[in-house]
Amino acid sequence: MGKTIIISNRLPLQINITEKDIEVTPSVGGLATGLKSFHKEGDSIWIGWTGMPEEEIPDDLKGKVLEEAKKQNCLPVDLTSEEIEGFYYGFSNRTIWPLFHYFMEYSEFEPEDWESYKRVNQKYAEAVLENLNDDDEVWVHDYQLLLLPKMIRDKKPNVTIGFFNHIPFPSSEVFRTLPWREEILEGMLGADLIGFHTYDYERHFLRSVKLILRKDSTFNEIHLGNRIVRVDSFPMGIDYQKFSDASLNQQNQPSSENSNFQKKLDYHKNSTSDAKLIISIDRLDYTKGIANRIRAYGYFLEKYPEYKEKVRLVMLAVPSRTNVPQYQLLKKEVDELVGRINGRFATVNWTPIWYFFRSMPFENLIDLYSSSDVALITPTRDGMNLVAKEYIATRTDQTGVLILSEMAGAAHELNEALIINPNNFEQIVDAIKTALEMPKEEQIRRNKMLQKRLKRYTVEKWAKDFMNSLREAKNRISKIKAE
Ligand code: ADQ
Repeated sequence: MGKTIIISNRLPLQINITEKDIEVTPSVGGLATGLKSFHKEGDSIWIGWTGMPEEEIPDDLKGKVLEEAKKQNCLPVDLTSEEIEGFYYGFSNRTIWPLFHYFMEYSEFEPEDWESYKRVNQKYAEAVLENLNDDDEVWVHDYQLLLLPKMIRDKKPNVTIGFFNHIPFPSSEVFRTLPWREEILEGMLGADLIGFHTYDYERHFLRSVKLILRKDSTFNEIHLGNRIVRVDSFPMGIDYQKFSDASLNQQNQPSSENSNFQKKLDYHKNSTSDAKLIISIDRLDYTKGIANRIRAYGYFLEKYPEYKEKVRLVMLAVPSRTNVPQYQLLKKEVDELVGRINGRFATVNWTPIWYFFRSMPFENLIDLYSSSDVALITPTRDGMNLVAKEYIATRTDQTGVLILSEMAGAAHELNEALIINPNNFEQIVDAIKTALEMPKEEQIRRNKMLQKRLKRYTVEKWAKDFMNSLREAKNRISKIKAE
């Protein structure tokens, strides 16, 4: 067997150009963090974009970028500003992302963006083909590269290709509104195995294939001439040990960070008041239900005024896709909502919401997870949601309450959390109260079960399961062909 080629829009590293040199840092985000351990362990190369427009990398540093990436077995695909606009901000994030998260009214169907999406998928395909041997395995990731499996298959009919979609696959009634629906499905069907986080997404996909391409499936297999495509669900886990170990280490060491964020958190931890901490952590994205979460918190303070000065919401929002108008509008809305609630309820000694619009170093994130009492995670749609899992993993004393939206893929596995409908304000408000008043024994009982499950199905296991299933699918096809 040859090597594995992983392909995702972004590499797991970020390149920044400093005065006359380059700086390489790990990139944050669910996919990168999740797959890194798989990549490190095996014989694999990772192909993707560095996150920087090609024009902004000075010519004399291009070789250095390549060299640094190669040290981590990564191969950069260069994207121009124009390609980033049409392929990434355009078709990926103004068409597919909103549509697949049921924000149909946000979806734009621009033929120019579609053309750019096709061209850039082709560019990734060429990068793969240049490095591909017949016995290699290819693992394509996510919604930016839906056309890639077919593009590779057309040139290398026998190669093993897996595809994993990290975001929801919508109901066929939503998906069919896409003008380029056939091409997208055919692109994905170039793979031997197509994976989703949940069984629901898998069903939606199979239904779309039937409705749009008129192809039936038997159990979870689609027969296409002399090929079989298997479709299955693989709920992505986290590096459980990394989070729980980091949390234990944190408790043994005073924080060395002196940021505004850490000062505030230390102030909270050292304060003699018995105020409880609710945390909210996500990329600033309209699918995460952040605005409604703040409104619900405001409504909670109104409905249960006895909680004034007794509770605090710490909100971390990582800047994301800041070029897309909807994200700019959301930023404005969140700023205003936070201002309104703080203005309305704050006292001399107390600010109801601490809001940070930035990415946080890992240690701060761990500190926040482990020093909070409640995690409030309310997306209106979310493929999986790793923050929910990370929160549980850091609760080494097994206290803490997770409030989780039923619209997150993670809700299927985390049933001991307080599961809410993110559009039901009353329910969120009641869940906040229940969480704040939940006896320790009950918190422990719930978290014990959650931890047991998350410890067993880690990200490593997820990647292995996917790859084993891919090999099995391929072997079955070879056997059928031989018969
Ligand atoms: P995301 O939408 O990015 O991922 P999520 O799964 O929650 O969402 O992952 C976010 C990651 O970013 C987590 O690992 C978290 O620790 C980190 N993070 C969040 N806020 C941070 C902050 N302020 N500073 C630093 N790090 C921060 C997409 C899909 C999800 C799916 C994943 C993986 O949208 O549904 O779970 O891919 O498949």
